[in-house]
Amino acid sequence: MFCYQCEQTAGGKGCTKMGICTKDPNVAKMQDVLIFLLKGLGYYATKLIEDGQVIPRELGEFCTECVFATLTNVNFAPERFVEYIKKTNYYKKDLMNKASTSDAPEGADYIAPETKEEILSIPNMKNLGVMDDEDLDMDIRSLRELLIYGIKGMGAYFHHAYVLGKYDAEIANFMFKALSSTLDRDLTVEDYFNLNMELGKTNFKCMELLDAANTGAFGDPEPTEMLITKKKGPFIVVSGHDLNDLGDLLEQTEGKGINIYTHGEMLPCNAYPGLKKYKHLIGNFGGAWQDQQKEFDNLPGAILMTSNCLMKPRKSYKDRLFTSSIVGWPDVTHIPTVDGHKDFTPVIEKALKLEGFTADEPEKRIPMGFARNAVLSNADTIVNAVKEGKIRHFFLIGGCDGARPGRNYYTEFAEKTPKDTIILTLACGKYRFNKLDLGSIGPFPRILDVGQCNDAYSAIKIALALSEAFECDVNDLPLSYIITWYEQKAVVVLLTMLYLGLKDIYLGPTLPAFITPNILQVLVDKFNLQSISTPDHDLQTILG
Ligand code: FS2
Ligand code: SF4
Repeated sequence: MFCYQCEQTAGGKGCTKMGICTKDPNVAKMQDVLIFLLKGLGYYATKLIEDGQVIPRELGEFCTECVFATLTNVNFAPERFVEYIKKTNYYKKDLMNKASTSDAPEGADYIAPETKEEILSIPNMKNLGVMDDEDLDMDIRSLRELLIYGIKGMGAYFHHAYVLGKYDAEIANFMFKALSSTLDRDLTVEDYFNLNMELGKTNFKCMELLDAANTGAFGDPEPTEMLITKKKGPFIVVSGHDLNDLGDLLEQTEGKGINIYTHGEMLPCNAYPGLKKYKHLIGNFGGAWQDQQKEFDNLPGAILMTSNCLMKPRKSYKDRLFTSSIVGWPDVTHIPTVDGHKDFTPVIEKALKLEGFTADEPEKRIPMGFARNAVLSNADTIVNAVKEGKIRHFFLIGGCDGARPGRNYYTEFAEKTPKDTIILTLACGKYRFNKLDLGSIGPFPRILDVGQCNDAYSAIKIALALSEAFECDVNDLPLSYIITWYEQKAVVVLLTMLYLGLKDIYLGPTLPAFITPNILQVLVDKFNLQSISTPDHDLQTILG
């Protein structure tokens, strides 16, 4: 196996024997086969689109589900990948019959065997694994993988949007085109660079679509004092990013005496009126994803994982862990989607059988729920506070959390920000500092939690609105981006930021292994993308 798609890749180079995330070589092989098949599927779909045909939504959704399933910490169940591979073969054969083409690139027409054993014995071939075509220029490979990882990230956002009823064929069509392009051996560095920028643009549209899906279904997040301590009673902890699943679970648990806690990236759900109207959505449990094994150990409640980041479950809680949607782990009960509906009865029954928390903890709450609507409805107050010198600078400190020790940078950075500055935060990286009491400026807490990683859209809207209010370019605002990455959603959000021309982004804790020195130099020259150093040094550089 070879995989270097995430930040914790072995030795900062690539996982070759076993994923640090515990993805084993068999699952890695199946994911490679699936992506390889999808590249050809993308080729035939693109041919048909060029001929004026419409690719059915069902296929756009299926392709999205497949790329999302290969994202870090999502699906570790080999059987699920066998099913994806079989279904991809089926769709691909259909497209091949319909598309009239005689110049398909090598590998486009590949059809995989359909049993686990046969799939695992497929020999290496060009374009199958990341490193299989040894003669490929390393800079081309770097940009090709950047494109594929970005597609995986956008696939996650697109999936969350369409399960809430929002679909856009242009996003699916770009996904087909991008997958297809990776089979084209004539593409240059410039071609790939442009495709990555087009991905950034398409992802902006996708995040906008997801924002519309979330706010359309559950209203605009509103500032909320969210409980972060435990309450007595049976409970279910809901992790991942899927608002649709949480909404369904809240409906199915109403009046059953079960408390629902969000976990990880579900935290921002506590601010949506359409979700917080359920009084048993009680607050948030625990910290970021990498703490789950410790926090779930012997947990006396049920756990539902609706998307990434899933870690190898310990025996002490495997029997009370459930997966839904895209997520999978061998021998962990999966709640299937049947005719667009999920029946969470097994999760509910498990929660009722377990003891639950036996006592109330002393209550603690933190402020959250500062998405674009909440912040921009106070735009005048913010603009005046800047003009009066009460707010000197904004920092967007956001992105993924992870296990590496270097991530303390983000805690220290937040602690050291001067008192006349505001921190906007989003995604699970916020857990590094979201419980710190950094005080407030006027009506605003100094830490404004904008939401999940996809709410980077919300943060960008805030930045664009401020630039309008100050009548200046967005890069001339007193705003700096301190970004922390781990998986492929952060990759695509970064591409969107670069596409929008945002400059002076500080990226950490380490730079992606798949970015070669030459490509990094292009990003530095074009966008002034910088690697984090120390909080003191970076703060000094930013604030002068
Ligand atoms: Fe955090 Fe994991 Fe949100 Fe990432 S819960 S690192 O996949 O998407 O952010
Ligand atoms: Fe390694 Fe990350 Fe790939 Fe897992 S997803 S195998 S940790 S690079």
